[in-house]
Amino acid sequence: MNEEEENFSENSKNEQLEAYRSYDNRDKPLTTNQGLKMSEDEFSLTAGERGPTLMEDFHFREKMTHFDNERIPERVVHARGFAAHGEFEVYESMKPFTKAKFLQDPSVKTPVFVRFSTVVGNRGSKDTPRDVRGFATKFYTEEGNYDLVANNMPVFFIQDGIKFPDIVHAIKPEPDNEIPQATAAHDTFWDWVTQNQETTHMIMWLMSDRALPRSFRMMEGFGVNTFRLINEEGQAFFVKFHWKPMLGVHSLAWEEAEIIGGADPDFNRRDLWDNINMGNPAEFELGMQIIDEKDEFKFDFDVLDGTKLWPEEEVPVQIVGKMTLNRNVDYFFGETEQVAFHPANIVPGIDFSNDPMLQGRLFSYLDTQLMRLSGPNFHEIPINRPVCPFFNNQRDGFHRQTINVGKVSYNKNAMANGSPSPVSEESGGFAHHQEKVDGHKIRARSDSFKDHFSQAKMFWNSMSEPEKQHIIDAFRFEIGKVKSKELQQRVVDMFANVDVDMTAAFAETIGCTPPTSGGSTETKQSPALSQANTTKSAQTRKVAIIVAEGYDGQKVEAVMDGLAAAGVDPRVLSDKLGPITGVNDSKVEAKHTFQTDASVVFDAVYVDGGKNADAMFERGATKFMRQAFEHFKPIAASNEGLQWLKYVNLADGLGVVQGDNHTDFVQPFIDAIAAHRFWERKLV
Ligand code: HDD
Repeated sequence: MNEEEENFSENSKNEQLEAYRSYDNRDKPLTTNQGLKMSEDEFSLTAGERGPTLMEDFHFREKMTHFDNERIPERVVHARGFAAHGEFEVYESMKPFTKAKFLQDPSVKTPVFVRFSTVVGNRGSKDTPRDVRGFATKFYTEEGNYDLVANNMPVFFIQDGIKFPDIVHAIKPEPDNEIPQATAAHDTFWDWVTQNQETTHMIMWLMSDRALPRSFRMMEGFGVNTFRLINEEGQAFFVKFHWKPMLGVHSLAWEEAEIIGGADPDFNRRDLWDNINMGNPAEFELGMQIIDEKDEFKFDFDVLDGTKLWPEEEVPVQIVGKMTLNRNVDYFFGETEQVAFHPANIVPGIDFSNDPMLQGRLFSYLDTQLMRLSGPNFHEIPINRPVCPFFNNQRDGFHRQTINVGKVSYNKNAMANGSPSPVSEESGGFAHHQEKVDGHKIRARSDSFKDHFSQAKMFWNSMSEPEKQHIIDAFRFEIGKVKSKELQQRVVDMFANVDVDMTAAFAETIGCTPPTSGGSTETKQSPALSQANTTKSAQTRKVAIIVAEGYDGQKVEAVMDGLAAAGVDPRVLSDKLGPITGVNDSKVEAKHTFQTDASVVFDAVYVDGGKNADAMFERGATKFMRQAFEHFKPIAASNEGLQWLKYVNLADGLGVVQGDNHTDFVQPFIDAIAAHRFWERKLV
């Protein structure tokens, strides 16, 4: 047993799930769900060989009824998702801030299950639309399940949960014709945005590269809402939760994302699945921004406003632990589809704030599961069960699994010695933080929530030049798709409040009147918001190695070895699958061809070519290089590849690595792969 397997056998959630697993039907007799062995499964029971089917064919009816009822409603948002198992470890005790047990002891590994998702598209849509990504984590702690239901953007569209049905109706496909799928580029969404200007900051994020993650393994997670940490002494702190990916935050180019939507709609889920199977766990550090309650009013944002972030330069992110996702699910429906998250699933040491959006969420998630998972017993579904025991007097309901023995199903009772009975806080009983609240019942919002533009401008100020250009291009696409001229102008007028130059740049291309004055006067920048400042790593990047018969065996082998040693994932691609023979009888196995895989599904391309490459091969290879170039990816070439680079006029581009001496050439290529994309590259 290797170390990883050992850790798994200690994973209490994995052990618990084992009891529910059913392995292999192979060599087993076919039975009905009643256990009756069947002698025939291809012919219905009929009256005579050509006669009508008989009602008494219970086997047909059972099989068909089960099939007919296989679907459950998809999630009303975040319908398309993908999940993995793993573990979380805290680096050092967080005792000064929280009594949550899973945040005390660095030797404790807490099992986790994480579901990543898009928001707008349905279950069968694609992985790469411009959209927010969900990042929901269930920690199976010894004190019960704790759910951190996060997104990959730190702010949200709305300040109050009561508006959630409206924003979702507006962003989903329009109700008359269900067009468009999985995208925000349509009139109802932008109509809603302009009528609800609290969306401004979130829209800046949605128009940015954050909405096009290269991988679930390469995006940040943010709890968005402000929560509380509570320590043993009952002292409370405001907290925002962060996940920081160890591989840095990286995005796709817009056109690349669109093409991938067709070439491989499962691009992000495949990436996670394949990497976990290859032994490359997805790793994230847990961060916390903590504000002492006495400092609640010290900032120029309201700590309860979910459309505001806390700049990391003002409130540093303390890195407190690490999560490793290292095991794929066994059964997508049983685990990924049936998992139910809820921000109200907390443990002692964590509590809520009065953020009105969070308060709305605290109702919605339980409510939505009742419909989606058909009733109140979804906590009994294996993936949702806590790993600690649970006892109460709740009974009955659809799909009840537990046989509760005994007569007593009520509190307070004497017949069962008053049990199960509440326990004191000292014994681990949850008690809500005793915040003093005093106010009139009103429907209104504090003035401190009303500045919708300063942080949107801070976000803009913090972007690198290429990131700014991508935001402008995103507006050009999104608002360009809006049919109403009047609405397009409203969007222009709204975003003029953020930055006049940015807005003028897209207004002109969509035939609107550009703004000439206005714009927020905010000058603050937060360098942490720019992906230009993120971790750079070549690890796990997928690189196409393009070779034809007669390739330069020695060189290609050296490049592949060098890449593999740096943790890169080199994939041989040719015009046919199977072994390709190089000079000196070297051989590589091509697992991809120009027909099976497009350039867009790789992070970089290395073309050696081959002495026997024909014109068709050259066409395929140059098309690959051109597309990689258009999407700002590193390109490397040797031998015939060098000549082809020149023919297509790409040889002088930024991020194009060439050379004959492979020792000089491999490291620059690895560095170029680590740089991810050469956004400053001039397209030719
Ligand atoms: Fe939500 C699902 C994240 C605001 C109501 N939400 C859902 C999921 C994630 C988030 C990651 C998918 C969970 C999964 O994989 O099963 N939601 C967020 C974040 C928000 C947010 C980070 C802003 C802070 N959500 C939000 C509001 C409401 C909801 C304001 C309603 C008042 N969200 C839901 C829901 C969903 C959901 C309708 C649909 C499916 C589900 O809960 O289980 O209850």
